[in-house]
Amino acid sequence: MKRVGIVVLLLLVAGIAYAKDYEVKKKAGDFDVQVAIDKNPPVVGDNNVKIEIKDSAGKYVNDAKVVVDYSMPAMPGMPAMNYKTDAELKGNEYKATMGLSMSGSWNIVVKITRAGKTSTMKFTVDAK
Ligand SMILES: [Cu+2]
Repeated sequence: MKRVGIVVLLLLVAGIAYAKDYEVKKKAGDFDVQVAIDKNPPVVGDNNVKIEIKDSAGKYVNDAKVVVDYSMPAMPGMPAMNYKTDAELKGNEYKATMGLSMSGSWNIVVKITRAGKTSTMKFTVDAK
């Protein structure tokens, strides 16, 4: 019985260790962008977002201005909602917090401006 308990405990620990961020990888212009959201699925409330940007040579881009736009189109009884937040560079990652005010589908646009040129990456999340 003891052994079974230890195995169950190990599985639980492994489950926590492998709990994955909500990840999206896409191209934005010449950049490879990886977005990780710490809630999976994203939730109503605060979601912490990490954004990694690499250039075509695979090097981290850490001199860009990064803005995260998140919006929900108008629906019956609800006007369109649009928010934006600046992502701040920490190490090689840009970090932002997205406060989603209701459940449902949100359009997310990551805008990356470098040397006067803006590239965008878009995806949607379904907030629970
Ligand atoms: Cu809505």
